[in-house]
Amino acid sequence: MRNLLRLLAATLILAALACAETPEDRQAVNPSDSVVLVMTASGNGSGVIIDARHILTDAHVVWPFIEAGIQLPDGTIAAATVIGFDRYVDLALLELPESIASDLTPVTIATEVELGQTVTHLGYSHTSDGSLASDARAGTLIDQQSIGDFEVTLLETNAEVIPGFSGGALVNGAGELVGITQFLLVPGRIFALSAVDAIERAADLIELAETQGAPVGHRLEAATATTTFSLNGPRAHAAFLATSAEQFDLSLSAISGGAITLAVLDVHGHVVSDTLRTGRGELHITATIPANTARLAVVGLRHGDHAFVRIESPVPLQRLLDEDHGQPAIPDGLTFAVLDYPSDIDMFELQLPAQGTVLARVTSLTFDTVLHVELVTPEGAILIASNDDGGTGLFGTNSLLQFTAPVAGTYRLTVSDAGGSIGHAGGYALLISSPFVEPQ
Ligand SMILES: [Ca+2]
Ligand SMILES: [Ca+2]
Repeated sequence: MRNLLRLLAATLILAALACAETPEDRQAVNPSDSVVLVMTASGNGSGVIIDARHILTDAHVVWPFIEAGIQLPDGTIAAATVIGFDRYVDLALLELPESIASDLTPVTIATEVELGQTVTHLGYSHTSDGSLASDARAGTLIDQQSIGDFEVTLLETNAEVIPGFSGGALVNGAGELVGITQFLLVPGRIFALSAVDAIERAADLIELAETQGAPVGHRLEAATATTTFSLNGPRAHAAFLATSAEQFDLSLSAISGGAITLAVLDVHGHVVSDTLRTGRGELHITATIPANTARLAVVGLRHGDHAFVRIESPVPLQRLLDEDHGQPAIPDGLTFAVLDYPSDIDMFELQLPAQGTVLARVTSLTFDTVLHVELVTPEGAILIASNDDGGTGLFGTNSLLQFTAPVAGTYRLTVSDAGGSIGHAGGYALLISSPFVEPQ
């Protein structure tokens, strides 16, 4: 059946390409020559060659790695460096060695898109014999939406997307790139980031890498095989990456006064340890990590204020940094931040006068936002307000709340994923209105 579908899809794309009769529709290059296979220790996806050195893919395809294997359409294998992530729009930019630049066929960018036009997703997926091969799925462009806080356009199609297509190309009948294929929040709806926006973001990432260096490499702290650390404060958490060419056993132990969660996840947030253990006192879990498969050891302190944790691993552990931890919220504007890994929880502090009223909104394309507001007191935090989906948005999952400070003081805004202690990662925007005091 799959072969039949593939044949049908291939026929459709050929038919679509054959229909390109007007001069402006005539294709200059075969778009398949510009779509590559992207491989990391956590799986595979697709990518699009945009110029002589660079490939665009989705951030979730390569995160949290600084290097990815690329298979070019002619079968050449090359190592690419991840030179930037844009987690807000789930985009990553990869750079190939100069030595193979002449072998690359950059894609042609479409300058216009039209609702109702025929479009085709191109990418790499597993065939029935388990190998990876290029594939295509044709359909129609059914909607395009501009996402305000992100200043990007998402294209929605009814063309099927199969595992491995993430980061691949959405092309029009002329073979020009109209979008980068994405899996976003809601299953069953297929989106692509508009190619014009993706190219613009890529230019920003190239500039950022040139001026500040690749941000990705700095996200992983020096590796050690065994680590002991303490967690302080409610919701404190830590995540470590471990990967090896050989299978190995990972062990996590904790002594905690408050409830603590220990888990081993795959990099997308699915629990892979025998158990996800939450409790207090002494806790212990183990997990067997398959060869060549990246796993995250995640620890989160839910309640109480102190825990000691020990992770033992025969292979190096790299701690994933929470890049925006402790970043102050912008009181009258937009803060862009990231749930850096599954289970990450971000906190922002605001100083407010008594009766100060604040409107706060969190929007994300990649996770189901939850927003909590607490008053910080010496005795602990007091919950003032919380919201899950009041901000609606494209997927109905954004958070929105308004609250009035009962007393002058420090207020903590907490952003997390609705998945709880485990959950998805990704970028988001936090909008906070100017605090104002209601007239008495
Ligand atoms: Ca974070
Ligand atoms: Ca939500």
